[in-house]
Amino acid sequence: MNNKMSIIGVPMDLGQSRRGVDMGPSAMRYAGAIEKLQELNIDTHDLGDIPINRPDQKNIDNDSNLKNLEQVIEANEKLAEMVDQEIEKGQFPLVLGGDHSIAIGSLAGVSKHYDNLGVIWYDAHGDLNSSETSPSGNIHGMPLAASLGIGHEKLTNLYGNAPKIKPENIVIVGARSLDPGERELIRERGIKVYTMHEIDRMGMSKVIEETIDYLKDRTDGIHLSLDLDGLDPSEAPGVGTPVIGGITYRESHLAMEMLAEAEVITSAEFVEVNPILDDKNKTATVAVALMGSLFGEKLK
Ligand code: 5AB
Ligand code: MN
Ligand code: MN
Ligand code: MN
Repeated sequence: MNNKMSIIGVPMDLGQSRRGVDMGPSAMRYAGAIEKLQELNIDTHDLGDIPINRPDQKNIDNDSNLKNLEQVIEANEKLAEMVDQEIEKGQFPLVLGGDHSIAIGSLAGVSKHYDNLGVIWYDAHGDLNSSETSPSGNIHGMPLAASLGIGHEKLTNLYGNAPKIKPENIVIVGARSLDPGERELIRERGIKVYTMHEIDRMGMSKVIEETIDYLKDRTDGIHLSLDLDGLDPSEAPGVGTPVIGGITYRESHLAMEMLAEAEVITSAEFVEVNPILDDKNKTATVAVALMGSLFGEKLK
């Protein structure tokens, strides 16, 4: 793995409706993210946080029903540019969220460097809604769709023309809450999904083995987008949209170790940590432990 890493914090909570997830980057730094990476002898540069402009009032786009659209776009453009520049310099970008709408910017920046970017979407949700199918108007439920070129034009064409990724290069792991429009899209586009049912039946080991086999040959880089709500809320309670019946810490730990061993991940983000909803920073602590596994703790 690339041993030079740049940390980019995105203290954004405007892609959803619950306050507090803007403190996610601080919570993960406080839980020792930077020290953990340095312990693993990774040359870590913390670039700090991207500035986020807050709207002064409730801010719903009249035409599209999207919440805080302009601010989400602005933050994601800055993030995309930074991610792009860091990769250009030879750095591995690790993005700390913030709500999951920031994956629009991460993927826009990363995709500048890959013709066939793979994506592992570790999440209870599909995040495949558009303004038409979204039950909430929350942009954090849309980043995977936007990256595929589906949804509001300002999101899909952010920092470069749509699409940023191809449906056959995506693997969703941990899904257990999919809206009707998302299910339709998954069927229509043939997106590979390992739901909790498959994880229960096959075991995480087989799921990740298959994921790596599936993505390895068809992609030239793999972005890991890890939403902490992919884990079970008993172990990661500090998230805005918890869904029971999730992935355990042990399974996640194994998944990260297997990805580290295979040396396939070329960029990553950890999102949706909300310290206000958390229990003594437990969720940020879990996130940092998983970073340790992903970046080779076991191998060193
Ligand atoms: B998260 C829901 N599908 O679109 C929607 O946490 C939830 O980034 C989205 O995965 C959850 O509002 C977004 C109901
Ligand atoms: Mn250095
Ligand atoms: Mn989620
Ligand atoms: Mn998500």
